[in-house]
This record gives sequence, structure tokens and C-alpha cells, in this order.
Amino acid sequence: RLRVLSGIQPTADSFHLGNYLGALRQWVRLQDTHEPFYCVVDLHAITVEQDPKVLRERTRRSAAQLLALGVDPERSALFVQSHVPEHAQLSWVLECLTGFGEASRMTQFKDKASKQGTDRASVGLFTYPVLQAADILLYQAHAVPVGEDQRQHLELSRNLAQRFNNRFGRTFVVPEPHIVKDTAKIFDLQDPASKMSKSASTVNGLVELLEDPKRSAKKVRSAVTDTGRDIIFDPEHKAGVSNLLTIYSALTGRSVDDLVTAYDGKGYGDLKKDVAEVLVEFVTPFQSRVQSYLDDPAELDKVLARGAEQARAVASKTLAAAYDKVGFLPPL
Ligand code: AQP
Repeated sequence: RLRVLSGIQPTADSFHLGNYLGALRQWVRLQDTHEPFYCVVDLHAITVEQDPKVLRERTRRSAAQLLALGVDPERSALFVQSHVPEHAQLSWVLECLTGFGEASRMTQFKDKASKQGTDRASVGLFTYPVLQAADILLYQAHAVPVGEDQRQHLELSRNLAQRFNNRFGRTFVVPEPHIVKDTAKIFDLQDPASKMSKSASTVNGLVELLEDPKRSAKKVRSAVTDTGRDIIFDPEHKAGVSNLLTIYSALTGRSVDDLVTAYDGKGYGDLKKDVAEVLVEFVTPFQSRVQSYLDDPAELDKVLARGAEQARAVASKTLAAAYDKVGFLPPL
């Protein structure tokens, strides 16, 4: 089976609908066809300041949410990035192959650094995409399920794999992004021109999977739509309505065309009410599953320890091969 790798940052109390529809749903699906390695990327999280106690708590919460969404530890290695030291070790080697100009062109760094002020942004935030390349290349992953916002970082991972292979001989699989077009970018409910994001969205634009479902429903019912009345899928001119149709379709499995036909002659209010309802039906049982995982932290930690062991078995081999290729003297 081909390998798949992806990660998510434990930087919020809850994942949001964009994380789920853009990436995590694909994590769950790919378990049927691939050998998956999925991690909670706490090393990535500290590229911006974190409260240590909160970070630890959110790392467990992230793992609980992944399990509750359907990541199955019998089929996937589910682990915490800092439990596998090879990530940081390979990252250093790849940093030495990355051009300063190349790293400077990463738009996510530019956006985040400009918000913080470039002088205050950490060097870790700058090298973040190189660590991400190490995450992926360590597992010889063929596919990386992510949202559209990660495409540029994935391109860097591909370039680094090819560069290393050309310079030192074939060592890494060159990974492909696995981006599902229909849900690659879920938009902010209040600002449908921008992606839903935990750091940039306003409270009402962001649907958190662990918030009170009534609150989510209210956010959907007050989502920004345009001044027209027809329910049609036209992301360019009707971004708000199209975003709601995307969410509705993804949560129910009904095609967007089918929904457009079903809502012919109905109003935006009807659509919003129904999207709110399917969302509540999805998050309510999800939340109780998360709670049951959180109620047993010892078991959760055991799952993560097992995942780290499986991950290390693969990562240590790849790291040893890479160290050998670059000419490091092996320890006795
Ligand atoms: N709006 C989105 N639509 C589709 N996919 C999305 N992802 C994030 N937002 C959307 C995908 O979620 C995965 C987890 O990414 P992460 O932990 O690195 O978080 P992120 O991309 O940094 O998510 P945010 O909310 O945008 O956080 P901030 O605001 O801190 O940057 C990734 O696969 C991502 O593509």
C-alpha cells in the first residue's frame, strides 16, 4: 500500500469546519486505500507563542478529535510530532538544501509575518515549510491530504525531495498533494472572499466543531449572502451561497446540482436553516465521541505512544539513509 502523511496543528481548542472538510475527511477516507501516518504537529505549533499548559491540553484534544472523526488507530499510525525526534533531525538537513530566497517566497510566512511584524516573527515560522517537508519525506509518503492553502508548501516538499535525490542519489519518494477540489477551500461565513481560518476569521465567520451546536447553527443562519435571491452555484459572483452549498453537499453526500434543483424557488433563509440543521446533526454525536476519548486520557496517551512507535520504525530508517547519503559518519 502507498503511504500517506498529514498533520494538523494543536493551536486551538477545536478544529473548524474548514479543517474537517478540506483535509480531515480525506484523512479518514484514505485509510481504505493507503497506509496512513497522521500527526498532531506540536513542533509546528510553537512557531508562534503558545502557553505550555494549553499546548499540552490542545494536543490531547486534537488527538481525541481525530479519533472521533474516524481516524482508526488499527489502520493508521496516529502520533504526536515531538514524540518522533527524526522530524527535527531531518528538518535540519533539508534546511541546508533550501535557498533563503526560496523560503522567503512562501506566502503563508509573508502573511503571518506581516501581521506580527517581520522583526517579531520567529525563525521557526520562516522554516516551518521545511519542517513540513521533513514530516512528509520521512515516511516516503506518496499522497498528502491538505486544503488548497497548503499547495505552495507541498511544492517545496516536492522540490526538496527532488533536489536531495539529484544531489545524493534516490532517497525520498516525491509526494503529491491530495487536494479534493470541491472542498479544498471552505470560506469564512461572514467574509466569503476569505478562507475560514482559526487565526484570521472573526468569531461569527468560523464554525468550531466543539462549540455549542446552537451557536454554530446561529452562525450559519446569519451567514453573509449576496443581494440576489436565486440559489445557484457560482463561487465568483455568489460566494456566500456557493460556500453554503459546498458545506451542505459535503455533509450530506448530495451533489451540488441536486441541491440547486431541490432549492429552485426557495429562499436563502430556507437553505441556511437546512445547512444549520445538518451541521448540528453532524457535530452533536461528534462532540460526545470526543468527550468519551477525553474522559480516558491514559488510554489516549497509549494510542499515541503506539502510533509514535510505528512512526519511529519508519522514520528512523529514512533518517539513517539520509544521514548516510549526506556523508555523516555513522555512530558505532
Ligand atoms: N478554510 C479551509 N478550507 C479547507 N481546508 C482548510 N484547512 C485549513 N483551513 C481550511 C486545512 O486544514 C488542515 C490543518 O491545517 P493546520 O493545522 O496547519 O491549520 P491551518 O491551515 O493553519 O488552519 P487555519 O485555520 O488556517 O489556521 P491559521 O489561521 O492558524 O493558519 C490543513 O490541511 C489545511 O490545508
